[in-house]
Amino acid sequence: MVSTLFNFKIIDSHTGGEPTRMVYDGFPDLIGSTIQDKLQYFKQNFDHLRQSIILEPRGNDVLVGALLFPAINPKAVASVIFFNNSGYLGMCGHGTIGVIVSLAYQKKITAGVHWLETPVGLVQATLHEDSSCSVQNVPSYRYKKQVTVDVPELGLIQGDIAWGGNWFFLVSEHGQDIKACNVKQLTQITMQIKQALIAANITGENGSEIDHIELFADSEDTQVDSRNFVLCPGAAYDRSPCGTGTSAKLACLAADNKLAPEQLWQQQGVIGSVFTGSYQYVANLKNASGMTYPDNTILPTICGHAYVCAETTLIVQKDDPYKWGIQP
Ligand code: PYC
Repeated sequence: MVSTLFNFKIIDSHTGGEPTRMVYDGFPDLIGSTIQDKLQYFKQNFDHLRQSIILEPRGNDVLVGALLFPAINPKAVASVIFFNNSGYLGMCGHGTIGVIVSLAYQKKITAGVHWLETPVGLVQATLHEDSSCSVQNVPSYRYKKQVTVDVPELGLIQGDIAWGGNWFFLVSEHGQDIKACNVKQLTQITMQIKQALIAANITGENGSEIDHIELFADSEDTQVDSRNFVLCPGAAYDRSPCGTGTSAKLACLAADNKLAPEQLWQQQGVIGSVFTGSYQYVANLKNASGMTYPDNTILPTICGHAYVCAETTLIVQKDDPYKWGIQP
């Protein structure tokens, strides 16, 4: 008789083509009094479960997981830890939209304002009557302007380093065609840029790894301000315009006085889906450790659509040789 180790209850959705797998039942309790403690506990004790849920044969490299559990902060409807094929994400914009739409599908929430607790702070999500969702992301800012990195085979590449809930290197002058038919080449080039940043010890604040690389170009669509390609940790590219990447872009536009507060920015992703972004300035914002954010910090909002595409149970059997996923 084969025994079952885990039954993970999940809802899969996609936001502008980028998938989110919300795990809402069947995951062991995470010990800890803060969400950061719980994230540590997850990493130390259940990383094999992350792999089981995300890697083949139950998942794939493109999926972003969203583990849901009761919120510690009473303001929040739930806590969420985002993860992917290679590890854990501070925040995830498309994933937040996916979670909100999945919770609405489960009839756990209705249209209105909801808060989610993430390891990098509280985020406010507004589910609209037309099922679109606006996420007011964590405070975002440009950390460094036009940093030069020498990329073997490509030469000198300049980019801004910005925080949008994850660390980004944002490049406008790259000579690439940002089109869906070119994603192989774009993936290769952004991987090279990422390796060069690591080799040159170019980091985000406090030595944090810059784990997302974002290339920009004008869009052929005249309704849209910009088109991007975003390489995520784990070498998969974001099918959506990337919520945290759009937030980082808004922070750079604000710092360069190229976009006014409340002005709308249409950011298209490489497969064509669009997020609408805008920002506000908020004075004296402090992070979870009480540190004041830099002067140019913005509060970005991104709006997009997600669609539920599966509701099922992932089964992990004891004798399955691939119960913890196919290791890369
Ligand atoms: O939407 O923020 C985002 C995101 C991060 C990684 C993949 N999507």
